[in-house]
Amino acid sequence: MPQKDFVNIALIGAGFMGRTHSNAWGQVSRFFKTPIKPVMHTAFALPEENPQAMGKWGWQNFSTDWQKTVASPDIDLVDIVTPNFMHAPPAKAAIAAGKNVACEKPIAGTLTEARDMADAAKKARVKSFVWYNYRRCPAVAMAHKLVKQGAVGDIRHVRAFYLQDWADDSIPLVWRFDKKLAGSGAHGDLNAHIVDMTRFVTGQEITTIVGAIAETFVKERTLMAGSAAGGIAAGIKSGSGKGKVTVDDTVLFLARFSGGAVASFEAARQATGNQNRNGFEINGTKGSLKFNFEDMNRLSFYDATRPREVQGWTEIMCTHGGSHPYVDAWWPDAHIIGYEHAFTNMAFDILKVLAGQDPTVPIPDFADAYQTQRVLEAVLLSADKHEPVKLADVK
Ligand code: NAI
Ligand code: SOE
Repeated sequence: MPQKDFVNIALIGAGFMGRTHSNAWGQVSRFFKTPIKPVMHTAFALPEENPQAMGKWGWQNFSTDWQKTVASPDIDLVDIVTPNFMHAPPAKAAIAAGKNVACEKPIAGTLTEARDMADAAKKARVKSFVWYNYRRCPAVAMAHKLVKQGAVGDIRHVRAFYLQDWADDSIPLVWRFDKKLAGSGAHGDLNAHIVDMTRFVTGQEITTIVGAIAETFVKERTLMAGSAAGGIAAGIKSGSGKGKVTVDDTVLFLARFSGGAVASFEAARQATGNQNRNGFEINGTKGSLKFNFEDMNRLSFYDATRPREVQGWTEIMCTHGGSHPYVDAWWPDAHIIGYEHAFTNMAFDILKVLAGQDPTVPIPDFADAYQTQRVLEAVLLSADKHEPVKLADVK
């Protein structure tokens, strides 16, 4: 059968990520030479969100019934942007209907769901993708390329952090604070990104969690009132008074990578003054790299192979079209890009993979995101038991 030159997409969810993905699907063919055309076919939203409101992004049809939408023969790719507990049900339904699936991170709320999703996608031979979008910041993709070229030598030390400060005690009990809905707190939300990002940049797997600590500082939060508990917080307990927080606010851990490097990871939602400080430092025998998303176009590189008297940090603006990944599609040098561009870059790579081409840099599928989920699980086990956990023991 000849390959279609378009892909009909169904978006499942209409919150924050509903907007970023809609923007990405809408923009991608304007900026990139896409091998197939993304058609924004149907957007699902909860009834109280007014699905038609998604029309402003370019969606052509609207649904309040995700089961019907993912099963529709019109749809080729199901893109899932719901809270974590609602990743596996639409993903598995879509795979059962033979659709390709893209899903937000973490791949699932639990390791079992993540494994089921990866197994189902493999068995059905559908294409799957997980939106670990920070891989597709040009500076992070460049770090991956530099490590692959040997520019930092043997990696000895990885330091990764994802610090936010939005979760003070004025924030009500939204789904992100409920273990049944989110799986975990800052851990699955933020450590998930830096585990993925460091696996991607180093090209290595985490083999051991040496130790971990998890803490919940705000133990109760105000319940969402009445129907306000619908919409973005569907599934959460509502009412008056307070409800129990069942996830962490902060998780720190130490780990070992397969190439021998030692590593530290930090995720916190109450790191006052840090709004989205998501980054890494990678120190190798020949050089080092530093990235911080709050200055996302910049990659710091220290080349220790240069004569000692001229060694120093090089601040690379990753905005040069001829040299830096994805930038050809965007603006001239130092006409910088922002948060949403990494999602559009990802949409481009999804379309390339669907068309049988290689992505610009490796893209995580369900099997790959399952490896990140194993690390997340091992960390929680380590924090719980106060002992090291080998990844080989977490399946
Ligand atoms: P959100 O709360 O803003 O929106 C979630 C949407 O899911 C709602 O608007 C609704 O349309 C839908 N929904 C909620 N409950 C539902 C239910 N019971 N059944 C069906 N649909 C339901 O959440 P947000 O921030 O968009 O997060 C969604 C996912 O995206 C999460 O998995 C989160 O971890 C991930 N995320 C990823 C980011 C990234 O950087 N890649 C950034 C923010 C979120
Ligand atoms: C909230 O902490 C959040 O939106 C996360 O869910 C994302 O994954 C992160 O990239 C930005 O912050």
